[in-house]
Amino acid sequence: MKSGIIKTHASLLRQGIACLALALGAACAHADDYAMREDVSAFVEEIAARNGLETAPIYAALSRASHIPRVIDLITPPAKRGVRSWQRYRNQFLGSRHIGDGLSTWAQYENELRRAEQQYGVPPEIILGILGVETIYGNNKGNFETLSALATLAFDYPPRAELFRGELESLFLLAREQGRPPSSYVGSYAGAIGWPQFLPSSIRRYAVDFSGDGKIDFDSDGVDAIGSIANYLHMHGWTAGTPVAVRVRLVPGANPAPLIEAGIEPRLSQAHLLEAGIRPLSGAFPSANAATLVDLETPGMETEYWLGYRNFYVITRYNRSSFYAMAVFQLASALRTEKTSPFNHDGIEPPAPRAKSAVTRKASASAKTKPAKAKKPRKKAATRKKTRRR
Ligand SMILES: [Ca+2]
Repeated sequence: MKSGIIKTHASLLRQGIACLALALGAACAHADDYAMREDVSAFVEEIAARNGLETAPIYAALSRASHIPRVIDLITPPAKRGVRSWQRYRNQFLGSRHIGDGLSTWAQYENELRRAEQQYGVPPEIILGILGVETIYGNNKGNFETLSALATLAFDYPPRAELFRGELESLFLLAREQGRPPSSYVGSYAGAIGWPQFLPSSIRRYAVDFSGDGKIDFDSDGVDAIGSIANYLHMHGWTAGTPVAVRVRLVPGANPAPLIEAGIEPRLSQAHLLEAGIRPLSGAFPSANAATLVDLETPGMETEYWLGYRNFYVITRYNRSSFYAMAVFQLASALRTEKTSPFNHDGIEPPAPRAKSAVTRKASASAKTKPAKAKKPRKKAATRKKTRRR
């Protein structure tokens, strides 16, 4: 058919462009590669026109990108929704490795963390909490080639195609800005890059060169990650000196469902919460500001209820999950406690391996340069996370 012939010619032309753009002598694109597809072609022409990019290098890059079936497996929600378990989730991030490595990372970057707090108002432990949950402080950044992961999601995963086409476009722009090949980025299956796991659009919008060497490096520069996380939270409304979250209790007969359904934005006034039967565990609420009610469910256990204030909401802008934000907050709180007064856990359960005896705890807390080794095998944090929309 006529349109088919036209398409074939267009494809051949693009393949020629892709082959020309590759170094001479390099293998030409395989016929079923991304650069040969009509939908991909439309994407390339569109982003090139919008951003003043040359098409040939984009076709060349995409002809080298691979479809990664594992990326589709990881992003696809399970057919049967699993049971939510707060305890199972938090245990991934509040073990001895996250605490011990967090303390040594704090010691290593003490000055930069302080500088980030002065500049952006975000305390060191919150920055570390995010770094810990995201990549165990840069140790678990993921090893998917970002270009291939994003191409797979942009072109072969229709439910999130719009988001990931935007991120793929951002990757090409980022590569141009940073003078790097688009294929040189590595990270999670969902396209999040480096120590802080920023998507390409977030790097372009929020990353800062905090080490001052003239480039943003999320592969190996923890200082850039520290400044960028602080800037990200600052730009999303972090307010210094105000609380993140506090655990609460319900008076008998209280019905929390409508409060929880009000959503993650902090809209509930203190008066409303009191009227609905929400009480501080002791004393008064730490703030009169509006809050959200968060329920942390674990099968077979009593549900925990917490109030999340504005700063809690800001953490959910990093990853839109109340479990995520609470894990960051509790890891941050545990790090702050261990750093300043290792014997006071302030209502948050201490991590199991370190709580066995005061003697072991004292020994490991004093040996900050050599954190206790994790006894349990390391979990793959990055691969379990929900994909964030930023
Ligand atoms: Ca830098």
